[in-house]
Amino acid sequence: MKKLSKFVDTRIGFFTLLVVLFWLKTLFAYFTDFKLGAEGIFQNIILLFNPLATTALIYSLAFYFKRSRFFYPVLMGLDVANTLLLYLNVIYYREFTDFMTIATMTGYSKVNQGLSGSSLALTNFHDVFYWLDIVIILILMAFKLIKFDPRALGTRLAFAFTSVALVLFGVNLSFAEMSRPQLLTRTFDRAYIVKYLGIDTFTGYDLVKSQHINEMRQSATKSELEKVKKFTDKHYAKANPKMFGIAKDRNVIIIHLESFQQFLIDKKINGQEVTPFLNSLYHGQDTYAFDNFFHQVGQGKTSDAENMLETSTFGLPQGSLFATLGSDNTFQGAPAILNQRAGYTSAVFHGNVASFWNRNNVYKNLGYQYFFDASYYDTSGDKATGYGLKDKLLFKDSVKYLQTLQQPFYAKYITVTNHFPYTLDDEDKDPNFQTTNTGDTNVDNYFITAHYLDQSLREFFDYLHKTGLDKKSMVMIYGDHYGISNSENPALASVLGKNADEWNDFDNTQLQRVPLMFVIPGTGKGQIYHTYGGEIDVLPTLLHLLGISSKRYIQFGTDLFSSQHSQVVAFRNRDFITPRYTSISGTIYDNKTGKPAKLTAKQKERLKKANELVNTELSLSDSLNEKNLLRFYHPKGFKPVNPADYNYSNGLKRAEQIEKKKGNKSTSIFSENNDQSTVDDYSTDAPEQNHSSTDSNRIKITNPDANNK
Ligand code: GP9
Ligand code: MN
Repeated sequence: MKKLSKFVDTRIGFFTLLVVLFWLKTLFAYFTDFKLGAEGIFQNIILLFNPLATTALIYSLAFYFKRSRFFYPVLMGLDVANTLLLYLNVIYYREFTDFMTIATMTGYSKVNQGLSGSSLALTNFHDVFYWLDIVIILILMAFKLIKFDPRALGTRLAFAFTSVALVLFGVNLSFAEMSRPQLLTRTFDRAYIVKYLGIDTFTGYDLVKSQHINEMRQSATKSELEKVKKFTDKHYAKANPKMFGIAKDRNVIIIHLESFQQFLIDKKINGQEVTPFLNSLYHGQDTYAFDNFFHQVGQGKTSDAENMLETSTFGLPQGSLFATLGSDNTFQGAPAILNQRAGYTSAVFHGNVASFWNRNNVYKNLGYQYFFDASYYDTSGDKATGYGLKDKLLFKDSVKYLQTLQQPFYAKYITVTNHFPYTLDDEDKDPNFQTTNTGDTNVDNYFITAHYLDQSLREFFDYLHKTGLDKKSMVMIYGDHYGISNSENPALASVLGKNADEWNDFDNTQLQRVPLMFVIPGTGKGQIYHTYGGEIDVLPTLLHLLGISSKRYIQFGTDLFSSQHSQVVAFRNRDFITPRYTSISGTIYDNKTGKPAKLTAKQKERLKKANELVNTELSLSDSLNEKNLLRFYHPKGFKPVNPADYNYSNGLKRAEQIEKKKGNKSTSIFSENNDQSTVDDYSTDAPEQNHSSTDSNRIKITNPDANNK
């Protein structure tokens, strides 16, 4: 004991004491207040050690202050500041289930107004532990029970401490990268950065990023907006009169098929269809489908797909637009347009935590009125896989919410079960479906989860039919991006009747096709279109089907049904594809032969133009989003979205209150069904529905009020 107190009386000892105490406090926060969802030994080891490196690094700065009347106050000051940062995050997390960004701290963010007066109510008895050590140390110092050590560390030794801490940080970073590749470039979820690298690193990283964004935004001018507007005006494709308004006033149900590629459609394995239900839809007389439709996502994957579909602007060249800019950007997207032009109610159903891809913030800026995230569902036990509630349960358990929404509604279902690594419990597997035997587990399992997703859609459509909702709705189904990556595609080759040895970049690009179908029951004129297009084109197409002109908005895509639609499909890496050619890193392939094309001078000229178009649209979209230019744009009749108007807790209660207020004018499914629930009209063979939820939730509840919903 004596030895220990002697050690604390040295500068190194005092430094060590503070580092260890802060480390413990951080772990305390990790395991009591935050829900970081560390899984497995490796992630937990990273979690245990990640506060150490940064704390040692920051606190080692005090060693450069030689005089003890500077050293001690500086070190204590750093400790207090660091504790304050941790503590503010604890409080903030209790309210928002998220971490504080620089924008929220400085009050810049419009979404989360920072901590309000109510933050006192968010304190908890155990918060004492965050501050107790500091109080005790100060008292011990005041009573000279901790003595000041006058002997300063030599600059070299100080430097050695900083260097060791830096090396530790490097180790932490590489472990994090091993466990979660592209953690910092893609920034899936703030909770992930904290889980792997700690709060200090997260805050530092956010500071650098937000500075960069602020600089870009400050440099923005109106003339840049005009340039963008000129481009989109020039490329606007006017609606096809045969299609314009054919789904007018219908509900819109969007089904986001996770990682779902077009090659699954009509695919048979061992004589069996992988997705029999989707195939029947695809060929159905009420379905307007596309077989040359491509995903165009970058690193933001699902969130990029969502961004394109909601706004018809591209994702960013690096990272996810939702995650990096989505908290503060001005959007003029589908939920707001549909609400303001045609009175649509908007909602998202998704069985993952709300913070993933920063959805909790972005959806408010898009004008989404409801967001039913994991906290609205029972995700305990085997009801969820890695990314959230299993699809069959998502569709079924959403009915109680869906039926309370005023019609017409714009409702988006984001599925998750068909997500890498495509694992599914045995009880969910169809014993009659035999998958491939390629030797690549991802490929083999991919067909199993796709088959499961297909079954979940059949159940949902049965419900739509039973309740008559199908006739009142248009269902738009699309695949967000590839599920099998380029490196695994050769393993897929034999399944697709190709030779793995001859597999090349051209083949990879062809596999970026994903489904797009508009199912509009009762219209009877459905067909499979061979038009080339991509996710960027969906919003103007959808608006025109609903009889809403998209002309006044800044959108980079064009109506797929229009004769003026541009068939040059840009990929995020600036490759592109047209009905005849595929351009990959500057090489032009002939789509017919799959070999580099022999081009006439005229064809070369045309492709050069296509290339320029791709470069221009991507650059203009980037400048629009990075500089937040839409804040300068006021399309006719468009009221800017105010994120403060939205709050995603108590969704069911809010919808029911609206029902009540409207009385017999309420247009919800529930009201139209004479105030009878339609939950019993839903039937699923999901085995989990009868399982009691004994074990702890796999997907952590994101909202403290969750149980009241
Ligand atoms: C998570 C889900 C997956 O909520 O949407 O996103 P992804 O990994 O496909 O981008
Ligand atoms: Mn996805």
